[in-house]
Amino acid sequence: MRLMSRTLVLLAAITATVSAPAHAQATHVVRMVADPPKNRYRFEPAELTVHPNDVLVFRVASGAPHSVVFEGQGLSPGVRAALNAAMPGRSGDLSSPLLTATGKEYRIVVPQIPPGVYQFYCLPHRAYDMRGTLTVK
Ligand SMILES: [Cu+2]
Repeated sequence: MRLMSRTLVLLAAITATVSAPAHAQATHVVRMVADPPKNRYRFEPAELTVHPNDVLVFRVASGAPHSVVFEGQGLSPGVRAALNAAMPGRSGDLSSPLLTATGKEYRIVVPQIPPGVYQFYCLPHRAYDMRGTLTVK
């Protein structure tokens, strides 16, 4: 009897370990903001820490059009392909479509890519240094 209950406890522990996801899927909202008096454009927040399968929601708050483009330099072909596949309606390599109006959203489900820091920027405001970093854990 004692052996059986121990076995059951062990089985329960194994089941819990196997069925619990490593991380719950999180949603990260990134506002795309203009600050006209200062002629500044930015992602808010500009630094994100995420896990694969998390959802990124880029939302135009002001100053449209904006976009999201990942820096391609140094990416392996596999990572580049995974990022491209995760970006719906791309306008080019690693590039979102232009988000042309306040309230527009662009969603990316973080693909299974190696942990590291991935840089992105807004193409229309690249000269204004509108950029951010995605740290994948
Ligand atoms: Cu922008």
